[in-house]
Amino acid sequence: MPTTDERYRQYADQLHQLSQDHLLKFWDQLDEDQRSQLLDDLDLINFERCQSLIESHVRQRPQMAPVATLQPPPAFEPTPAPDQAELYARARQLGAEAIQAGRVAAFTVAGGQGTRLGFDGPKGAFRISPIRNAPLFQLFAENILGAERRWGRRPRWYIMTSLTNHDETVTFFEQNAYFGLTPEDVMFFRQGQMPAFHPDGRIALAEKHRVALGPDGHGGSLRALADSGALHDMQQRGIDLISYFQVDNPLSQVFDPLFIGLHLDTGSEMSSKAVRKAYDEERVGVLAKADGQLTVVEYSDLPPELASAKDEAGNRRFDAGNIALHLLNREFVERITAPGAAVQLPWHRAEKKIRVIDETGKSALPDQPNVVKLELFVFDAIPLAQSPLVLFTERAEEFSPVKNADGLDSPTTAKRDMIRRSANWLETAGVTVPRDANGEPTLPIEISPTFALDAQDLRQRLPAMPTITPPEPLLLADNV
Ligand code: UD2
Repeated sequence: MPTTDERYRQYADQLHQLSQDHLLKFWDQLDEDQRSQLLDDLDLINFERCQSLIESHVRQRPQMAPVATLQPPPAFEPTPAPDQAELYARARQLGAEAIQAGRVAAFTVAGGQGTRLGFDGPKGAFRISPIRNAPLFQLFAENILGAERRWGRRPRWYIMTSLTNHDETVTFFEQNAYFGLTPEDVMFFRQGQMPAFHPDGRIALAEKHRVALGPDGHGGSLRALADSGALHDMQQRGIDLISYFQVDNPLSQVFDPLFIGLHLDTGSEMSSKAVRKAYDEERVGVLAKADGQLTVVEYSDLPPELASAKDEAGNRRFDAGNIALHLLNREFVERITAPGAAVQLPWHRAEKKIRVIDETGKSALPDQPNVVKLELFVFDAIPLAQSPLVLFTERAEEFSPVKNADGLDSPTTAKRDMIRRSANWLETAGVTVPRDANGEPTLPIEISPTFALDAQDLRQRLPAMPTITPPEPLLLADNV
């Protein structure tokens, strides 16, 4: 182990050559612990990568590809056209077999900072279910237990955290006895970090002994899968399909035989679920074909005239909202993360307001954006994949993210949508659900994924159903 002094000297030389000497400017004012902390932060930076990005993405705005040639993408609908009935039936069977054979793993990206929700802690610890108040992580754990009940095999779960929430996340699982899973069922790993930059290219300091670091975007998950050994772990266990979902969506259906089966049947390397946009300006990216290649155009990059464009039938042209539910082939992720891979995900530039220190060491939170942050997006892998497919799904079935403290995409709307979905499943299974004049169920309902994973699964569980006595809450959960 090199000593603190040796590490310092090495960085002093390197940073001088890179014109980043200011990072060590306050060295003489730091105590021993602060010095090690600063060196640890520097260890997380890939300076070589930063150098070229400073030229191309920080000092100037990168060239955006023109979006003029966009076309709506071909997509599968939730229910098959008459000539697709056989394909859908075959796909469901194929998907179920893949889960049974242990080929499919769950992968949660939970490295985000959750600033908009204003929740202090890993977002997965946020309590959301309408009756039990179960946290997001518990619902996903129960998806895994539900899959085991339904298909006889417990899928493995990979969870990507960040530097700042990793320990808290692992402790949360330990304190909750892994929600019925075991530590062997789950692999946690941290995602990569990127520093924030001053517009002139200097790396920003948050404090005299702390670099202003942040997670490198959910697209960093692919590299993190490789670097953490998760891909190797999958390969050892015969896992070749990765079911990717975000920690903020309690309705995520992690193991969907139709989605998995269509992905396999069509030879897709990366597939995406979409919902029809709720309104033109909805803040979801849209899946579209750009120059013939399937891609996601982020909401901030879609010109308003395209966001509101209608086809001859009056339907929104770019309507395939990306809900960040993807299936990826393990081998595809291996290929695009291999050392020297021919293609790389592009970096996205955002100008942000953060607290940094100035040359005198004074800290300030500005009222204008003061730094450039660079992030990778996972959906930029779609154009790199063979035969990528899109499957439309019903919003009410699969998408109600918790992003804001109130209003749209908040805990209130997510709880409401969880109750609505449960009511719909019950009715599909032939159970009468009392509803008020507005059509809302007159009782809180919660169906744990341990009990049923979808409407069809619920039908099989009807003998285990208690009677409904509103306004008493109805909770359907298997003991875990
Ligand atoms: C994302 C998509 C948007 C739509 C929407 C659906 C982007 C840029 N936009 O919007 O098109 O699909 O989700 O809900 O992605 N995360 C990490 N590490 C990071 C950054 C994010 O793990 O460095 C995770 C985060 O924990 C969360 C997810 O990625 O689970 C989404 O992140 P977000 O809240 O920044 O994305 P958002 O809402 O802007």
